[in-house]
Amino acid sequence: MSFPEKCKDAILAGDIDLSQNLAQKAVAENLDINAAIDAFSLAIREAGNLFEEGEFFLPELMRSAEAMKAAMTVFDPIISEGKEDRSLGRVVIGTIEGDIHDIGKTLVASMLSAEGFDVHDLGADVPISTFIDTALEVNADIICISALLTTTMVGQKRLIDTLKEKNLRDKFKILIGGAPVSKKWTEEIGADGTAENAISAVKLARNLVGL
Ligand code: B12
Repeated sequence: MSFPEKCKDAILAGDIDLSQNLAQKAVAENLDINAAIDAFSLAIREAGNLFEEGEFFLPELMRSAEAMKAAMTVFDPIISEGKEDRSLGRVVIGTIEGDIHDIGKTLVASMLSAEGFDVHDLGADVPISTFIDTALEVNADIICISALLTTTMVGQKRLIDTLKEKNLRDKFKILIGGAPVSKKWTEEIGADGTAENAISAVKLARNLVGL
């Protein structure tokens, strides 16, 4: 069985130990970390598809997510290696209020941090005021807002609107992301960009700070 197939089996079975072992094996065998993360990401999306089709119920989806998070705990320290140079810019990142999905956001945060950004990760279910207060406090260059639900995406718009109301919009670059976010939505709400995955997010963030 190929590595992606094994990941898929482990994630769909919600097998925490097996997922973590697979991640450890990938590291021990020097597999490409990004490819390994992609394999796990595809697997968790498959769990989401099964949930949508009614094949999986919430407890199963939650077990799959726990298995995914267990694998990510193995990759996170490796992604974050070489953090010394933190001069690229300051980033405030979080998942918008009402939304507890944090796997993708954490991946983006880790990769930005590994690249050399000074990252302030606010976690998930973050109120708009916390995003803005922290961005002002740390004098952020970029605010990154993640949303995985069509119902919480509107929070990305609300955050931008609030910045406009406070005359703060031009103070920060704004990146938005998450599975339901499109280019069209990005333009519609006046964000500075979106990316489908963490690697593109890093490229975009570099562009935004003029690198
Ligand atoms: C795992 C998961 C969960 C886990 C979350 C665990 C956790 N701690 O994160 C649990 C089981 C808790 C969960 C709960 C729910 N979920 Co859920 N979940 C998922 C699932 C399967 C995978 C998400 C994920 O982790 N993907 C892997 C990561 C690596 O990818 P990613 O998140 O897309 O992130 C990448 C990019 O989007 C991008 N990115 C992400 N953020 C950002 C930010 C910026 C700035 C940038 C530039 C890029 C970027 O880079 C990331 C890395 O490559 C998705 C299915 C899907 N296709 O997304 C459903 C999904 C998002 N969930 C869904 C639903 C409905 C729910 C619930 C409402 C279910 C319920 N009935 O209670 C609750 C929501 C509770 C809440 N209030 O938030 C629906 C949403 C449907 C919709 N249209 O809104 C989906 C699409 C499943 C489905 N097909 O029905 N879920």
